[in-house]
Amino acid sequence: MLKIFHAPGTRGFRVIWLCEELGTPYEIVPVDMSPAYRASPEWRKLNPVGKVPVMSDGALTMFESGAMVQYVLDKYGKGRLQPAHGSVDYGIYLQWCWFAEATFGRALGEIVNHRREFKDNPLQDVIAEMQSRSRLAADAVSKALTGKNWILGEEFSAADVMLGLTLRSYLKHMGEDLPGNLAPYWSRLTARSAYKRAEAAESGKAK
Ligand SMILES: N[C@@H](CCC(=O)N[C@@H](CS)C(=O)NCC(=O)O)C(=O)O
Repeated sequence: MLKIFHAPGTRGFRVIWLCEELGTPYEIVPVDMSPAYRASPEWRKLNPVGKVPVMSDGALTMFESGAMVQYVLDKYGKGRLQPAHGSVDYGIYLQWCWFAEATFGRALGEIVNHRREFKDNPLQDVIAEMQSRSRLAADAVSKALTGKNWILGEEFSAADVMLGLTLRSYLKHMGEDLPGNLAPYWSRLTARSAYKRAEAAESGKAK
């Protein structure tokens, strides 16, 4: 059984949501998010940089959320929620998966990290720069969604799961509404029954 080491509101939600979309069994292992625990040798053995999430599947342990999503899809997805490997659509799919974390999520993450690490004396210019990068990334996704329900078009894919978690973080940390096409996209994402089940599982309210 897949084990997802997770703290509510963090990136492990991507894997939980994907498992709900696929109907893949999993177990959530709650993680103490305190800096002290994440710096402990016990946690560093699972995640060498002291972050969450971690996922294990038998002998395999992983510590990067987008890689976990791709692994779960490839192993348990039976071809669902991603275009055929090697196709043009697969290239676009990979682009949005990586963009969600490496470009968009990074700018948002820097806001969170800066506010936490420099809470007594945050540099407003640094935060403003990261907010501006986050807005630029949000606008790029919004533009790409023009005339589409999902980022690849009519088919929902794991790229929407990757982006959905990033939008969740945008709403939490930017303190402003999602721009343009992102607001209706967010409504479509959160209306999915798998999203709702993932939220219930994350908060410990799953049936
Ligand atoms: N690229 C990594 C980022 C992991 C990450 O930044 N996790 C956040 C929570 S969502 C965290 O542990 N933050 C605490 C810290 O950076 O000290 C992934 O996608 O797994």
